[in-house]
Amino acid sequence: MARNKIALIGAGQIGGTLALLAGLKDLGDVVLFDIVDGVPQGKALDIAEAAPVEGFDATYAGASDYAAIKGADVVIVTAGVPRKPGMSRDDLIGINLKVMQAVGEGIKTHAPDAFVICITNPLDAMVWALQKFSGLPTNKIVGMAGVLDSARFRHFLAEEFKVSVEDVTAFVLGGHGDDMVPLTRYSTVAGVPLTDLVKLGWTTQEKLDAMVERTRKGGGEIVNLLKTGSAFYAPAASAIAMAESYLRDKKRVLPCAAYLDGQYGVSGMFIGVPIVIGANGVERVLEVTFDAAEKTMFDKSVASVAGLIEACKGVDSNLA
Ligand code: A3D
Repeated sequence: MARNKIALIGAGQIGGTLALLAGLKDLGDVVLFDIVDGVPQGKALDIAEAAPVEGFDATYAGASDYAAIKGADVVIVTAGVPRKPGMSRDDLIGINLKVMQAVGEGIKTHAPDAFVICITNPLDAMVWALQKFSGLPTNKIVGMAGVLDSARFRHFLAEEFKVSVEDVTAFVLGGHGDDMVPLTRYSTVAGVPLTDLVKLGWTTQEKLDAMVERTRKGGGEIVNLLKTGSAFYAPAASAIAMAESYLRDKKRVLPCAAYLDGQYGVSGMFIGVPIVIGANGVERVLEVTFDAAEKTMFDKSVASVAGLIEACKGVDSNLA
């Protein structure tokens, strides 16, 4: 049986980490693509030389020509620029929109059957633009944000409760911005909602509110510490979980930026919602019910993403 092929567009901090994790998890052969000649080739060789130590069999190639991604089963896109301290994700639109155009055309020509995971920021607008530029069916392209945002929330909760991260589930919906929507009612420790854990005295409402706020600002916290770039280990791990669910038809239920066609009252946009990822890509959108406060938060987040899409249309009239 042929091995799967994973193409990574962008061989920077996240791209390199994705390449290593794909090997460690035996997901398939890896091609790293970047416009900076030498970097994808160097990272590919370095990881290939780690394979005998770690004991995984995969081929690694670096490329600066889109022909190398031909026939990829999964494409993960991190091409573009990340944030620096003081920048919002939205400040990246001008540069990263042009990058999405080049990447979209490369995918359309060489890997039109792939399942594509976009990570480039501002996420919800870039995945929307990438779908337009690539012409991919909307069930074959998603954005990675919710798995990461939920993982950050899970980490803070596990630390607060002093329990295993494995037993903490968290639900973070909406756009990947400071007005994302962490839903405490749907987040649990071993099935017990956080709202009940407050009643049981495991934590206080104030502490819970602070963890929600820290989750919302989680990306900025790391940008401020690193100073020269943004988070990359957890973003890479999150995208690998999504790729694995597709390649192994696991049908995991993961919060991702998915194309909505009427669900949650939204159409024609990618927004973070729980979806089932299996061999057919996005197989199902799970629609949960909101209370009034949650609905207000969700609508605000959708409005910010709509604003970003309008900004993209302003930059590139072909998208209008
Ligand atoms: P970085 O280490 O700078 O890597 C980006 C790579 O893209 C560099 O190697 C560039 O050379 C390459 N590149 C630039 N233009 C092109 C192009 N036209 N074609 C191919 N490659 C190109 O950044 P990173 O890996 O830290 O982050 C990558 C992206 O992910 C940024 O836009 C971040 O903002 C974003 N990001 C998103 C999340 C989410 O949760 C959505 C989290 C963290 C980072």
